[in-house]
Amino acid sequence: MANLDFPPQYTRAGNTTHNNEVHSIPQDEQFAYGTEMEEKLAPGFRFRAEKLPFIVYRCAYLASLLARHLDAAIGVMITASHNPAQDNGVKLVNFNGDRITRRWEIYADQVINASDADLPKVIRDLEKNFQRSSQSKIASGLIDNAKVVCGIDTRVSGPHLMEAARAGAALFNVKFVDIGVVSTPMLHYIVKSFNEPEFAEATHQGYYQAISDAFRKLYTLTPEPKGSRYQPELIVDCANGVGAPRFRELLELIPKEMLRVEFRNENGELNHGCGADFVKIRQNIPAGFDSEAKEPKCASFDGDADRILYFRAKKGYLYGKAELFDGDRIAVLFAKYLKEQLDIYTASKPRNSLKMGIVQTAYANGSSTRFIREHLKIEPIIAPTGVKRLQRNAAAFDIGVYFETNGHGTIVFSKHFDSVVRRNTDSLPTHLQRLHLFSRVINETVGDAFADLLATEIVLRHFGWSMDDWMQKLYEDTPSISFQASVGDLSIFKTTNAEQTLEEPDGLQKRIDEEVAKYKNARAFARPSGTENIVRVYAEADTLENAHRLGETVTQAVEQADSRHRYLKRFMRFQL
Ligand code: 16G
Ligand code: ZN
Repeated sequence: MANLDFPPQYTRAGNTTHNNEVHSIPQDEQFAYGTEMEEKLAPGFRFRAEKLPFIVYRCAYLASLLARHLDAAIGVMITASHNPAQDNGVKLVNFNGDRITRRWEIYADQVINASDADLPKVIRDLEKNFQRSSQSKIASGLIDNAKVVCGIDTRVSGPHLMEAARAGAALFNVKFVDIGVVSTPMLHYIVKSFNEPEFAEATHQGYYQAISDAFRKLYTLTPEPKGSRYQPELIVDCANGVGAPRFRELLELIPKEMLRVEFRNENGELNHGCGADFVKIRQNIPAGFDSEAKEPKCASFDGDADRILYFRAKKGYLYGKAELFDGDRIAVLFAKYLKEQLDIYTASKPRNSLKMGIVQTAYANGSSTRFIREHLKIEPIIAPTGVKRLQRNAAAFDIGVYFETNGHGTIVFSKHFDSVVRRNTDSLPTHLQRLHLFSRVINETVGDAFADLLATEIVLRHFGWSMDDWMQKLYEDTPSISFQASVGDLSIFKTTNAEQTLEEPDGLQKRIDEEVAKYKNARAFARPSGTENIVRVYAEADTLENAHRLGETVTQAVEQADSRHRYLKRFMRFQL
């Protein structure tokens, strides 16, 4: 194997930032890509941008290995999503637009955690393994399509990290495709398109074209009902991120009579006082929006546009507060539409049935879960927090709708769905054409703010609904509240039942159950966060005051259990 030359600016010792400062990473600083481990939810690495050049370099090398192994395009996305502008992150995207497998996450840890001195050996060993494996295209020597496809968000550190990725892919001379500033879902989509050319052309335009074509056709197939109150205009909070430039381009392909979008928060500080995460957590309207409820329909993206929430200013004295149309409400809207089409299909007594499922997390508002069960007659699945866990559950269905309350979600479709529905559109009956086109407006590779917005608009128009209708005709949110309990040791909290029940510490769940029993329509759970050193508490009850009281008591119970544990630990040590 040729000598491995690592550019010094991408080594641990010489790691050089976008400001051209050397920011060495000590050897004892270790990192974890993994997502399967309970303590890490989001795949990839995410830190202050200074740490990232050597990490991105090594990740891009690994992407180039996977690309050669499969003879396929592999993605590298450089973003820190809704986190502050000074942060950045990197994750790899598999050939099909999905997350890389656990095995490759372990390789990532090995490659990133190696010392500068050990890196050549770690890489040589990996290369040798694949050269010997009959499963690998590397062994066959037939490699035509291997490429590393890299995208960045709008952060200032992005271009520098793109160069680090380019250098990493160059280590074994793998073709590097710089797709520039894109949303995370665009990168996923474009990687899949490289590997499945019939899916879409693997460019920004290819993505815009495929989604907007499906939108326009579905629009034409969807007459607005008589007495419709649908409003074809809305204002979008772009979080000062990638949504602004890229969604503008996508909208150029959609006639103004169909949809008019006004853009806000395009050029300020990323995710600062705005964006889907801000709106969700604070329940405030974002910077730049009118607080007096004069703007009826608004939506908010996060910094890399893989999350979306709708909102409007609350009426009355609640100055600056937002009324949210969250991930649950979007999911139920989609599900109602899809169910309507499916029911027509089922009534025709087809040979092939299509099964639809809806996946939520414990955070889903209890009223949304009840609505799905009672009105849509579907038993919702509750999955543990984290996009991949929802997606895995959704993949068991022909149409699998999954959404987190925070606005990250999409719909996945089975091979069976493809064979029944995604055929020559024109010859299909209308309900199947709708299913087909809707599945093309959606970005099934990952939650996509642009695609989800267009899909929402199509469905609201189909029902002839205003924002009031969307709020009133499905379900009324049960009042809910979230708290954080600061604890010493997260690992003593063990959950089961999709994080809704605490198995440990002993006795805590019983206390929660007793508290919940004191209120009407109540529900509460406590789960250790996967991203911070806190236990998150969620409570619902018939009134906001009761939800608040319940949440507070549960938070105290969690903190008491934690201090009891700390006390016992100290006591035990003392005894020894
Ligand atoms: C991660 C997850 C997100 C989840 C959040 C929960 C991915 C890509 N992201 O950001 O889906 O909502 O963690 O954080 O899986 P928490 O464990 O601190 O509540
Ligand atoms: Zn995001």
